[in-house]
Amino acid sequence: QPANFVDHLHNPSYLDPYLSKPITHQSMIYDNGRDKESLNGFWNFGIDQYDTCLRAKWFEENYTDAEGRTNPMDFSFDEWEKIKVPSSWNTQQEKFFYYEGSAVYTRTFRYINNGEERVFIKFGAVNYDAKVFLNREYLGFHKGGSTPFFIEVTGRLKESNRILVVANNTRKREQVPNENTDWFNYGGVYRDVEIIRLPQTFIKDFVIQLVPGSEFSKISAAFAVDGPELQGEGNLTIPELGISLSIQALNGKGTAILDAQPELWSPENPKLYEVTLTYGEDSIREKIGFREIRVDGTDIVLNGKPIYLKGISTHEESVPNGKAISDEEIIENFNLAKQMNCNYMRLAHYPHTEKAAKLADEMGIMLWEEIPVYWAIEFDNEDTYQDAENQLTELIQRDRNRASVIIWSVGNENADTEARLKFMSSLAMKAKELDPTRLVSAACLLDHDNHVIDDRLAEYLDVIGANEYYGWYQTDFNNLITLFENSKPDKPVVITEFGADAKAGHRGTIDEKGTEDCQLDIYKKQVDVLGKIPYVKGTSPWILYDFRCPRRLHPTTQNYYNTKGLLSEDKSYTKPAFYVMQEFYSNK
Ligand code: GCB
Repeated sequence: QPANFVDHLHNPSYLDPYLSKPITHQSMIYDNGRDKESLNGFWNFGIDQYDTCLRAKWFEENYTDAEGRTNPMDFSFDEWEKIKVPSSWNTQQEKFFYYEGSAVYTRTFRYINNGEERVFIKFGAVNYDAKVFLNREYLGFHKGGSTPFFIEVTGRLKESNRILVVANNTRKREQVPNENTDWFNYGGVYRDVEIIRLPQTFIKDFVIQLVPGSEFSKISAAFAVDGPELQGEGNLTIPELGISLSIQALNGKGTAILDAQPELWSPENPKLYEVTLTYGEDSIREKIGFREIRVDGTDIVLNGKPIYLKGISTHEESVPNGKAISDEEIIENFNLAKQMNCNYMRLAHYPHTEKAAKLADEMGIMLWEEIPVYWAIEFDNEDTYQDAENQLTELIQRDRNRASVIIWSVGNENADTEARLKFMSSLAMKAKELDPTRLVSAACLLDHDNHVIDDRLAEYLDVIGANEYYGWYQTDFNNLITLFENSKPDKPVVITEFGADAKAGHRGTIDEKGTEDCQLDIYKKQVDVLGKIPYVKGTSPWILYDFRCPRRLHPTTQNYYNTKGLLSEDKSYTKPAFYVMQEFYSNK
């Protein structure tokens, strides 16, 4: 037996070395508007339920110790079966469907230096955590299943390279989300993996926005650079606005406020401008919209005009692809929302792909983006807080130049305890600190005993999100009317969820749960009440289409799907309640 046999195979602390290099928002780089190369494709893949890759250090490959003894050889990377990256492993083969745990992904790739001085690898997302190895070396560890991470690999690439990722989607009490959610726990490397080549000094961050309160006549731009050239000149151009400006960087940071009269972005006119920023040899070029969002009393105000958020909630899921949703599927969802006369969508309950916000920018859909502080996570655990704050920061840094994103949500349906108030108010303040130009909200849990909108977190929010299921979980529908009679919010309320299960095509009486008739009846009653409440400034019913869920075991009406969709899970069938929303929104 090799010397390290006992250590690697029986050491309960085998994970410790791989928790040593956390990859956080601090290592993010600004990657919009840049050339990237793809490491997508077919990777060798092995389910590694007992974490033997980490325990026995398979990533070291033919590792031999000083006495000539080798590690146990229980693997053969190149002979392993292949899996598509990006994908959710669950949808790739039937035998992977319910698997939760560690899985090893690896591939080789060629790299020739073309004169670039720095190189990064980007992972769009890996659920839930990822340990990354390159050429037998451990590079770092990222947790949080829905946000991107970047690893600098400058000087570590050769002509022929092996990258290896141990992805683990084990549900755990202390994670964000924890082990109990109302959606399917897909695993794997489900967003793009890319190589980014950059000069020695490059643009690490870039924020450009309309200045709130400037009467739509000022744009602020800020950038940060990384590298040796920290004093230098950035060049910002927006040709269509006649802007070409040099911005001096001091200690790696440059800011400017410029006069401009951009045509404002809105759902009706999703105007985007081509923006370029160059610094030394580095440059980025992307399309950006300018708009202002704020609240005024109980109004939500876009570009100076009160608006109603005509929305629908959606998960990031498709039947064939799990969480690895394609651009076509995102466009299909946005088009379905538009057919419903929506101007807005709630991307629940975790950050969806950044492509969604880019497409929403182009298609004119306002977005609510959320982090998975869902139900009863460990609010009194400091590590859990750090994980949540990091996910929030990664999301905001990723999407803060997207005009479509108007609301950051710090969570969903969390009982009002002291620990939760501290946790989520800190997140709300963090969101404001990182981005003072957008609204902060959360989908609050209402007081269903006293039928009143009453949540101490509301003080920290710009918009009160309210999930209510009157007619469904709260069986007496009339209590919805009581709830509004009892509530006097001084901020806009958005009904972030309401709804009812209905198996597609399943008919019955309005009193039979799980039928389209019951869902339709609840929707009619809901919009009738909601449409009359002056401070309700939007709705995003639950949900655009049915989604997989291991908690939903009713054999006739659910069969492992949450059937609150307004369409069937493959979107081929439209339930009658869809048309209730379509009509409600056409009159709003
Ligand atoms: C909720 C949750 C959502 C669930 C939904 C339901 O309140 O926010 O994630 O899927 O209810 O169907 O129970």
